[in-house]
Amino acid sequence: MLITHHFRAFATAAALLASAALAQAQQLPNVLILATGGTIAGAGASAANSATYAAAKVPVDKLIAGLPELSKVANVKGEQVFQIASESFTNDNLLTLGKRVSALVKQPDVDGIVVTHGTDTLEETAYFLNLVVRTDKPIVVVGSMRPGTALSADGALNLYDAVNVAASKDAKGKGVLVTMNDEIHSGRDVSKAINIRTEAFKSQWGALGMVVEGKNYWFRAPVKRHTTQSEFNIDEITALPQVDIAYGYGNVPASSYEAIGKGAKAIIHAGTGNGSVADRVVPALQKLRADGVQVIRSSRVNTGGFVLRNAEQPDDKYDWVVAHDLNPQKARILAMVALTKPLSTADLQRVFWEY
Ligand code: DAS
Repeated sequence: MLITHHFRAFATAAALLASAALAQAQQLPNVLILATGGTIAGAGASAANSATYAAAKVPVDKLIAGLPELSKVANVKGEQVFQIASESFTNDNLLTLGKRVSALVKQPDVDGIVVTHGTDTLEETAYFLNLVVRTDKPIVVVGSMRPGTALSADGALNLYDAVNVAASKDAKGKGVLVTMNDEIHSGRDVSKAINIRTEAFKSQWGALGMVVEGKNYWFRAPVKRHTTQSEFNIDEITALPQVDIAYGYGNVPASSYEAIGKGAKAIIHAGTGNGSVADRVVPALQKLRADGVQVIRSSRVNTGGFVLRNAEQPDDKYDWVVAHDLNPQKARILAMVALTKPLSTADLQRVFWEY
């Protein structure tokens, strides 16, 4: 009799706990983590290895299992889209990831997306998604500068922050975001400015906010077109055109531009200073333009360019485009997306002013 009584009490308690857990789960947002590799999935031989390690080793389910705190933030599921170091990303990787994100955000049971990613080209993927995924749901791209095996690894807190932001209603409609080192950046503005410190990611116009202990503190919001305001849609893009970057420097030969521009739809000139073009290079760029290649002047300066039309180069006369504040790698992403449409030079320049 006594055993039955205890058993009934135990069963009742278990049922109450289960229903409480279910009720909590039903209240929590649903966040999907799409894993692509990088240092955040890296592993080193010892805890002292903060810079010597192999990227893209730890599967997404292990990343999630290592963060039980996530269960209080959101109902989290993981999907291993790729397992690569991001310096090896290709246009096909961008398209595959973009289409997967676009399909998932259409699902009513998905409230937010986190993309774990290598830091080397994280800024390119974040900007790409910002341009082509038509959703106001939070999409947060996150990486780490140290592998999870290292002392003071940054990946766990970066991922915790990313899930918190992706689960937040106040992160909706802000375009694709990047959480690194407690900061929330716009996917458009942020770039990797330092290659070995945890404070590696900077935005020329500043972070949008901070996330501290799971709470977002916003100070700015994006004004450039993105996601739902974009004229571009990943669902309508089947291929990305060839757009490559030629780096300007003292003594640069015109032949490097001729080679880079061969077969391209556009060439990004990573110019010195104000996107300046060496006089010996101008004829090569004019020839490329005459052959139908769009010429886009960006700046190689590392803390933020601001290239204007007809400042030191007669862009109107040469029918060239300026990348304004976009660094060369961001300018390449925008040019590729824009040139999936048959845009005139004037239209292409409009796109560079607006996105
Ligand atoms: N190789 C780098 C990458 O995958 C490692 C990293 O920083 O994530 O981008």
